[in-house]
Order: sequence, then structure tokens, then C-alpha cells
Amino acid sequence: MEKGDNKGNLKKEIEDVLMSNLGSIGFIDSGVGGLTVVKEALKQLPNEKLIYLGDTARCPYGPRPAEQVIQFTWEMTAFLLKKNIKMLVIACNTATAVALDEIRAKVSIPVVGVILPGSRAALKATQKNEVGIIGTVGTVKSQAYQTAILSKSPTTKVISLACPKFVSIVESNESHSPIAKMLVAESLKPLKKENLDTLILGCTHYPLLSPIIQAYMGTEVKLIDSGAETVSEVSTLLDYFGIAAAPQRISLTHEFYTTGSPKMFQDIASDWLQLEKLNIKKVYLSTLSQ
Ligand code: I24
Ligand code: DGL
Repeated sequence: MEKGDNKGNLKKEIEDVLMSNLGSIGFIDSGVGGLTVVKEALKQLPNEKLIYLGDTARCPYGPRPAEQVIQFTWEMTAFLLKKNIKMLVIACNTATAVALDEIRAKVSIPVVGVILPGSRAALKATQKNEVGIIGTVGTVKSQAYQTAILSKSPTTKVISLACPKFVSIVESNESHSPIAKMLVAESLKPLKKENLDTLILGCTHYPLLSPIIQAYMGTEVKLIDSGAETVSEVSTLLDYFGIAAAPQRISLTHEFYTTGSPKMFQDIASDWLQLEKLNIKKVYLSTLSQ
């Protein structure tokens, strides 16, 4: 082998290492719920290296004041920016609702939230021009979905409903239990009276409840998974900016960071993503606010 060949290989290897970081897509969430978005990304964008940060130590964000959610979201963004990501996805609906504009104004990479993609998909799906949205207290209070939908289609009727108990029912492994069925029926009762044909699942955890939400609302109501819609838009944007990753010669090692217990993160994430050993590290974002 000639000297030059070795040099060429080394250069290629260095380039590969650099590219593998420069080319990552960052995901931030209040905890593990954003893994519903990651699961879609693994399916729709298998060439992309993903870096996920979940603020499990301070989860849930849903009941927190907007100012605090903005602060936490900024801390997560600042952490991922050091990883040289090419795009940032705010996978958490509550964080998107209150912090997207501010984060976008502060960073130079494209920032994608979950609310516009979900709203667009709902407008596409509705025949009756009447859309429902369910989410956390923070998301509903912000009226971010309503604002997004009405800015595109002022005549659309939007009915918002906070379902604060849904997150805890999912997190207590009860998604398929009779208790969950009763809670869903009780909570969604006000929506049944309405004439909507499209319902946005405006929270990372709600896709896990979609079988019982669908059963209660009826098959004529189309459920929109905001996270899945967001990944489709990320795919479009990667092509638009010409920054989509090429097929990889080696298998990708995605990076996962949590502010909580890596062991518990591993248990949930490996079960949910059906991946055995994940690369999970603990991070400390801020010692000031817990
Ligand atoms: N689901 C979520 N969060 C949890 C949970 C869950 N525990 C069981 N299941 N806990 O979100 C949050 C608090 N933890 C997080 C880790 O650190 C410590 C604190 C929904 C996850 C959506 C991907 C139920 C469960 C599971 C495996 C897969 C899916 C799932 F155990 F819903
Ligand atoms: N990730 C949050 C959302 O999508 C749900 C969990 C929480 O309240 O932090 O709104």
C-alpha cells in the first residue's frame, strides 16, 4: 500500500467522525415522552444520527408556569447546541407552545416545534372545518394550537381541552387498563357533544392512549399524532436545506441524555424503541431551579 492511500483513509475517517456529529438532529423534551417522536424519526429518517435530551428530573412541564418552561427549554437547547446539531426539534408540546419563538430567535440552526405540523395535518384532515385539540394545561392555556390553526384558516372552529391526568395514567403503565378507559371517557365527554371530525393529540404521551381515545370518540374522528407529523416535516426541511444524511456504512450510535436516572431512562427507552443497549448519559443542566 502507498503512503498516500493511508493519508486518504485517515482524512476520510476524520471527516466521517466530524460529519457524524455535525450532522445530528437534536431532540429536546421534558422527559421520556418525546421518545414517541424519536420512534417516528427512527422509522422515517433511518440515516440520521439523533441526539435526545429529556429533562426527566424536572418533568412534567405541563403544570409549570410558562416563564419556567421557557427557562428550562433554553437550558436544554444550550446543551445540545454544544453538540453541533444541524437542526433542533422541540418534541414537547408544552415547550413548543411557550418557548418556540424565543428559541428560534436565539439560534442560527432551523428549529422545529410540534404544533405547526400537527395543526397543518388537522386542517388537511377536517371535512367539517371543526378541529379538537387536547394537551396539558400549559399547552391549552397558551392557545398556541388555536393561534396556529386560525392564522392559516380563520373560519375553522377550534375546541381545546386540557387533559392533565392523561400523562400520569401513561406513566403509571395504565394505558390499556379499565381505569384509563374511564378517565378518557370522563375527560373527553365535552368533546363528544361537539361536531368535530379531527382531534389533535397535542401531547407526547397521548399516542399511547390513542386506541382508547379512538374507541371513545368513534371511528369517524381522525386522530392526529403531532409528533409523527413533525418528523415528516423534518424530513422535508432536511431536503429543502440540502442537509439530509446519506445512507451510513456503519450503524449509527444515537446519543441519549437525561437529567434523571439513566437506568430508568434505559428501561423505558429500550422497551419503547425496541433497541437493546442505548448510549445514555446523565447531565446536569442547572443547579438553580429544580
Ligand atoms: N411512560 C412514560 N414515563 C414514565 C412510562 C413511565 N414509566 C412507565 N411508563 N416515567 O412516558 C416517567 C418518569 N421516569 C422517567 C425515567 O426516569 C425516571 C422518571 C411515556 C413514554 C412514551 C415513550 C410506561 C411505558 C413504559 C415503556 C414504554 C412505554 C411506556 F414503561 F409508556
Ligand atoms: N412532553 C409534554 C408535552 O408534550 C408532556 C409531559 C409534561 O407535562 O412534561 O406536552
